[in-house]
Amino acid sequence: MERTLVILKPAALQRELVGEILSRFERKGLYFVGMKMMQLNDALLNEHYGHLKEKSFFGDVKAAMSASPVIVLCLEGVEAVRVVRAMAGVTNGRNAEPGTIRGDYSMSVEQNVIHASDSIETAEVEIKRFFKEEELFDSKRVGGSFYYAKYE
Ligand code: FUP
Repeated sequence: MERTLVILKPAALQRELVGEILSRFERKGLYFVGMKMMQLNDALLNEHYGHLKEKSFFGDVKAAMSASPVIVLCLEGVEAVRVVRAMAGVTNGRNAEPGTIRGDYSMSVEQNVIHASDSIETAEVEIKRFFKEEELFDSKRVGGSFYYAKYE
């Protein structure tokens, strides 16, 4: 199974959308293997958004991401990276399809409520960036699986 990293951004916490967003992932059937609240600092944000450092909005996006604590999640499932990106929707909330998280909860490109890893390789790096090994837990459910066929 794959693992992916999600960040519930300051906008999600300040607008009290945490429960609704967590509920979407939970109801979809993604396993929560890591979850914690943290305050992002400049060093971590420089690393996390390194691919944007030449952009005019780099300072703004870092300020938005450190404006309040965030919640980081590690989710697990078959093709979890692709599934969670699809659930997130495109970057700009105004363009994101209704039914996606950004499409339903955001009118903004910056304040787009969640981050989700964009590839399997990125997810591996991002999970290590935000979680220690001992903060990630086994996804096994008591009583077997009602989520997948045996062969998936
Ligand atoms: P995504 O993978 O969808 O999160 O998109 P990017 O990595 O391109 O962008 C990361 C974050 O930078 C976005 F979530 C919000 C911010 N951003 C802006 O503020 N303005 C832009 O024009 C593009 C991105």
